Amino acid sequence: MTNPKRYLITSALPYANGPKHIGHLAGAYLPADVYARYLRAQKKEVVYVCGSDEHGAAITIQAIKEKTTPKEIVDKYHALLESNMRDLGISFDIYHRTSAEIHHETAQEFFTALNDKGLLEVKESEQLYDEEAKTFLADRYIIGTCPVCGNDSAYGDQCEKCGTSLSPEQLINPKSTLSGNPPAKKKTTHWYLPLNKHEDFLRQWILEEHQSDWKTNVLGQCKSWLDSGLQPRAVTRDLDWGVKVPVAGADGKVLYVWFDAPIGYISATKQWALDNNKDWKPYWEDKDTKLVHFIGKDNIVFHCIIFPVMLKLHGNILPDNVPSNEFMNLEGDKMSTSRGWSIEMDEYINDFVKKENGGDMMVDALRYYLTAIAPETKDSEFTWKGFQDALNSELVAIFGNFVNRTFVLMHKLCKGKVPPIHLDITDEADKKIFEDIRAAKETVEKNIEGYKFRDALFEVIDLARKGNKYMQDKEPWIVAKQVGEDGQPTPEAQKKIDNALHVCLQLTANLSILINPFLPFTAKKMCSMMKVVDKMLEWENAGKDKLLSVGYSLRAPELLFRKMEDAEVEAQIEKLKTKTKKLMDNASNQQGNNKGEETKTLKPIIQFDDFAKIDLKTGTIVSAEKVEKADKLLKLEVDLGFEKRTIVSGIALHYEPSAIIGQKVVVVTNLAPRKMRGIESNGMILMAEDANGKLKFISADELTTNGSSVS
Ligand code: B3M
Ligand code: ZN
Repeated sequence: MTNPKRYLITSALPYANGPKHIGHLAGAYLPADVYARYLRAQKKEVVYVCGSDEHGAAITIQAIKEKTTPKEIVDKYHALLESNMRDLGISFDIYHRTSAEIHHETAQEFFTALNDKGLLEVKESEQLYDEEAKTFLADRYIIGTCPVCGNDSAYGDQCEKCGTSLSPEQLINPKSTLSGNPPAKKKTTHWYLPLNKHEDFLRQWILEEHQSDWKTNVLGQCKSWLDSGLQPRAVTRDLDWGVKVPVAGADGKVLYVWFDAPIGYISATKQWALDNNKDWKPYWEDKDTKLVHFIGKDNIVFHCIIFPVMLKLHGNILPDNVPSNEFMNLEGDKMSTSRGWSIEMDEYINDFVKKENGGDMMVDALRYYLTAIAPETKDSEFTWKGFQDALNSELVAIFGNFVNRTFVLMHKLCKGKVPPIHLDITDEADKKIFEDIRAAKETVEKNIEGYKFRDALFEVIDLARKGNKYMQDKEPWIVAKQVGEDGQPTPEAQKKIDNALHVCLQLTANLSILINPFLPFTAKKMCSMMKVVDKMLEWENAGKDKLLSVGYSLRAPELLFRKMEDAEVEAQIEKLKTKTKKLMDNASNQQGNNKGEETKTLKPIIQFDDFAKIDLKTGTIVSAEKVEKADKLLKLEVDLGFEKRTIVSGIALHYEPSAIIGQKVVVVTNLAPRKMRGIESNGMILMAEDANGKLKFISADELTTNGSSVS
């Protein structure tokens, strides 16, 4: 959309069920914040909304875990999330919450509008039910084995390992997370959004209209959803925590959390408008509003398929783009709060931001590294060593160094004032810097507007690198050695010094504007050093060559970034290992203490004859390759002695294909063939999870021959 009248930016509403880690920050919050700051610097009309998602089983189950009420859970984590985001410079115009009354009203009105127009379907059906807990078992209340990847703790609505969206009936060996019992069935009535009726609209809108401006990962997921055919989707649940279904006789029913949560963007906009004496309606109703949803890849279907259908039926505008990021791994493994393999925003803030004087520089350091390694097109990886390298050899050695040198030399050689530029001696190198600034500005714009934040940031650092090179070539500190009888630089030498530092200072001012959306604390500090007001950071100033007036006296340089020591890297890695070990030990102790419950979750007794039906054989993996467009799957060829088999296995996140060639394995050879991503899998490899959740092979002894029976 070119020249929209206003922008509405959203970041996925985090569940208020626990702290969130820096992978979340990198996925849905930081890029949105950069985008919002950039647009504000352009003086566009922008509203950036977010808030806590406080409904759904994610909350009620956490309340059971912490032996408290859902209300206490959301109050506690809403406050934590809001303060963490603020500390990390995420500049929401409002951080709202879905337990607010205005949200309940807004969501109910929305539902009623669709229901009154007959756009929802009401159906009675049999749903899974826990007779002991007397509750229906939807979503996270039920776990079982994922029919796609074999993960044995897939939820009733989604498998978090392979990302497949599921319904409870699809789970193999389902059991209630409340009692551990296998579920019974019971009749109940629900409202459905008939997505199947809107397939043509979605195809046209996503695959035609947006095929050139949406990211390929987003288009790919949408296409695969559309190709597999959409089903009516229940938008109500039998639960007591959530937004009540506003229909007489629907007691004990609430809106499905994924129905009410995105409406949270609307209610947040309403609250923002009330607080600021503005009108919220144009933001959701005027076609000249550019709506952009920033999310992580697990939320694509909700933001690109379900919510747009809701918006269209309700008469709202549709998102112009849904820039979704892939996941960020950590030190070689998937980030996970529950396994303790994560860096929580709160932890980072306590370790680096609150402890240090001037901790803001460590906020910007994190923002820098997370943007530089953002998982924009594929999963990426945070390592503490990588963080140290980015901080020490890019921020400190390039950007910080350039600004610092400029200021130190200006104080030493130009009396602390912006020196004049002498046009009679300006040369190509001087002109080239100003051309570079203008070119960098354009490239940054193009990249930010195309949601390529890594490339945009790279461009700014590259400009600072050019500044260093320029300074190195001009070497004013050497020129200053050409002194007259008074011991001062000769007039010719001083003119050269003046020009070099004039150029470097104007470049510094430009760098502060260009870096501002990414590293706002740094930009602010630079303004203070240059004694200019924040207004200078307005985007239209970028590219100008007279931002700082000649003769203006500037402050002493301040430290923009500090180095990270090896000891800090080691301490963080140690901390990570200790944290995950402690959590895993606790979990296994609890299992030990809850022997009673543990037996409940065992599968029912089978007879020997049942076991004898399973044909287990030893084999050796002879080839392995990634399955296209399936992050989790590897296509393996296994030598069973008497034949070679193709087996598709959900272990791609745990093993590199090259690392498992020659691995001895135990194979279920008589499992009915199953197609996965178009490949027929003929068997299953036995695996077990270790304390860190990593899958390990149940291996046969090296000396066994392929094809031996296992019994
Ligand atoms: N709370 C899921 C999540 O945190 C959900 C997002 C809602 S956005 C409307 O991944
Ligand atoms: Zn799965």
